[in-house]
Amino acid sequence: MNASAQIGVTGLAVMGRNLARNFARNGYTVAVHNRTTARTTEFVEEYGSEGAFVATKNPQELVAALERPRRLLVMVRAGGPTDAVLAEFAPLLDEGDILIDGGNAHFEETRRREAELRERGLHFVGTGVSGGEEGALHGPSIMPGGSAEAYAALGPMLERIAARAPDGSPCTTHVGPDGAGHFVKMVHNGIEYADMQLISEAARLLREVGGFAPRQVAEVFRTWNSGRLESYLIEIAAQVLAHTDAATGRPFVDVVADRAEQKGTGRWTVQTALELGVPVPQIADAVFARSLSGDTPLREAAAGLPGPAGPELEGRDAERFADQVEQALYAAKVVSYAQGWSMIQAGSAAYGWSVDPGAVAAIWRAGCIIRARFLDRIRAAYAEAGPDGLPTLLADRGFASELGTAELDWRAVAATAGRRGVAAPGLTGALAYYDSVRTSRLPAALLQGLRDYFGSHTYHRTDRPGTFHTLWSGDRSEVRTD
Ligand code: NBP
Repeated sequence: MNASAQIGVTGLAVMGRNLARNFARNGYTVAVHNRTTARTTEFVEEYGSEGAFVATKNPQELVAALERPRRLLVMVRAGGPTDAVLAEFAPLLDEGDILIDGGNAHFEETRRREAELRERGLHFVGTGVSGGEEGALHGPSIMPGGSAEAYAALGPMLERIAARAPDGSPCTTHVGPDGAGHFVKMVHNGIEYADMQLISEAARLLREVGGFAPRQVAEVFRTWNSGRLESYLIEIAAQVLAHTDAATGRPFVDVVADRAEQKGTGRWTVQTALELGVPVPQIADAVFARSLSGDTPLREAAAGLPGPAGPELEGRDAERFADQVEQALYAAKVVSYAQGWSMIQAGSAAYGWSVDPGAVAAIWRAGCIIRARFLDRIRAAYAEAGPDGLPTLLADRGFASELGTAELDWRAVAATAGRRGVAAPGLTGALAYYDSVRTSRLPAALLQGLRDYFGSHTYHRTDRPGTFHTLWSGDRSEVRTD
């Protein structure tokens, strides 16, 4: 076999197939392979005329078809299948070759695989890919980790197939070493969870309190999508809300069971945040809200509990409320994204990755699920402040000023949700985070007192350095313990 292909793809299910077609459309010769050869045959029959593909029947043929250093993209089911495929291919490769895992791997797995393959002289690039099936074909957001050397050989190709931001730059960059790419992809998905929760709560409030029918909520969302909330998720929320179920003629959102499912990347984000000690309550609330929605026995058992039911708003009051919800949604979105970026910065510091937070915002401006106009603002905020200059996005002058403007409406929406008994953990919880981080005194002082009382856990004072303990069961005098 002629070693003529610039890249190989193994795993031709929906993602691998579309990425292979994307590489070919951009002028690359692509060697393709799948464990079940029938899938390779079907692929070539269906798409063979689109570009230069080399169909291969086994790993040896695939490896022989690749130019050196070999670049081999693995797009198989995450977990055991990825390890099986790596174990199969690694012995066939030579020093300096590059294995790329574009699946949804946990970043710790990526770190393990990268270390193992590095020992064998191979590069391993764990790569986040976002944008689903369409993105893979027409331009995803790509988040590669691995060594700088591997990026030098692979990056230009990824830059060709990636989505383009409105300013024309490709939505990919070398995120950082080993698991950095899969880490930021995980956080992307966590932010996506929080964003979807907020959008769903906003729609619920417009309906329950504002009295808007689903198609009217869709209309409100369309208006929002021409402003600062412009994003893929708001755009498709309007489409889903406007959709009518063909079988019943009812709004689609009224015939779908209200039990949200999850594949696990939101849970990974929260688990990792707990390990790192970085608060991401909006992401956690979004994961828990999905779990709660799916807990039918819990919901049935609690269904009769009392709660208010007030009249819906009308006319101008409803319109005013919609404007307030826009302010609340925007403010809560800023807070959720701030938490996501704090997590990226904490992960980068903990693992020594030197991730550029502004560059992450830049590569999420197009191609991925959370793509939004607003991401360019985040990019600019970090570009202006430098990588360590902004401990929280909320400290950026522009965002701080917008939160100040939104604050009163945000509080009004939170109060209305509480008064009217409409659960909005994302919108109200984000307000609690905002108030927690901005306040000069938190209730944690009493908490420290309690810990010292029952467990002699000690505390620090505001007026002088040192570690102290009060003799609670004695004369309550204070001793210095350090
Ligand atoms: P799937 O996750 O459904 O995986 C199917 C592919 O894995 C097939 O090619 C299958 O080969 C192969 N495979 C399996 Br399963 N076990 C194997 C093994 N032991 N050895 C070799 N090959 C094996 O495909 P997908 O939906 O295209 O997703 C691929 C990856 O991309 C996943 O990690 C996914 O999480 C990630 N991802 C998906 C999306 C999305 O929107 N779907 C987005 C971003 C990332 P076979 O044909 O022989 O069974």
